[in-house]
Amino acid sequence: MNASGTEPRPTPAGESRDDRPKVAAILPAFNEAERIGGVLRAVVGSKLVDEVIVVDDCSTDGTAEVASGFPGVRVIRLPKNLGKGGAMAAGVQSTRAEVLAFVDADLEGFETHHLDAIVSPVLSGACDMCVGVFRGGRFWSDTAQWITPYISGQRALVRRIFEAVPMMRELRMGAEVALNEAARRQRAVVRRVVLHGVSHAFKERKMGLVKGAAARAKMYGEIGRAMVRIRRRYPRRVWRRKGD
Ligand SMILES: Nc1nc2c(ncn2[C@@H]2O[C@H](COP(=O)(O)OP(=O)(O)OP(=O)(O)O)[C@@H](O)[C@H]2O)c(=O)[nH]1
Ligand SMILES: [Mg+2]
Repeated sequence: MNASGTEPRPTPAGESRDDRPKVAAILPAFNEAERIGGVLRAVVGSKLVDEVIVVDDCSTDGTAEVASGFPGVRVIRLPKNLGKGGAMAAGVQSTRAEVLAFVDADLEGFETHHLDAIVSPVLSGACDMCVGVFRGGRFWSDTAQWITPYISGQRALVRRIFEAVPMMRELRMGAEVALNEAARRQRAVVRRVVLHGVSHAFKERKMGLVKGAAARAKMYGEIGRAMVRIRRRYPRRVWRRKGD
């Protein structure tokens, strides 16, 4: 039996790609043209990943064009900005992969082995969700993840957890806290792995101090609202949909 209490999934090591569950890497990206290339180079290098999907909803800096330049990367362009949760949901809807690996498009120092470290434990059945936390990158991104490790955007999970979230499209930056709650309610096995040397570009650096600080305040508001909504509004049975 594996972490889900179901039949064991095959381990990735030494097996042909057809024998194991399919893995989709999904990158929600909004105005990340300067940064997404480095992340995609790492992601397309992974032998564990079968499909790479970038979801761009109305970037104005050529993010989609940069992503389209990578062979094998599928770019979804949404006509309207739906926020991070909406972009993640659109990516998931476009694939049938059973294992979903989410990766932010603004990472620095992210390499293929970091992605594999997140995906492998889920693929082997050792856990249902694996969250990657930064260490040894930049002081502030380490500190932020030390305080709130479970808000990390770097994570692999079985599809069932994602599909149990009742209103992912409305949650914007609250997507990760909703996934945590879905995992908790499903009694899923969750692991953390350390991503040594990885950090990310803060909003203040991407957008400038004033706009960045405003976007940060908005993000914390969205996270707070998501926490309140998902905990209050939905009874236990809602979170136990697929395969439970
Ligand atoms: N498609 C899409 N992606 C988004 C949206 N908002 C954020 N993202 C992406 O989600 C990832 C994380 O977003 P950030 O704004 O960097 O959030 P964060 O890393 O949690 O916050 P910081 O502490 O500011 O770095 C990045 O790849 C963003 O481009 C959005 O509205 N649409
Ligand atoms: Mg970031």
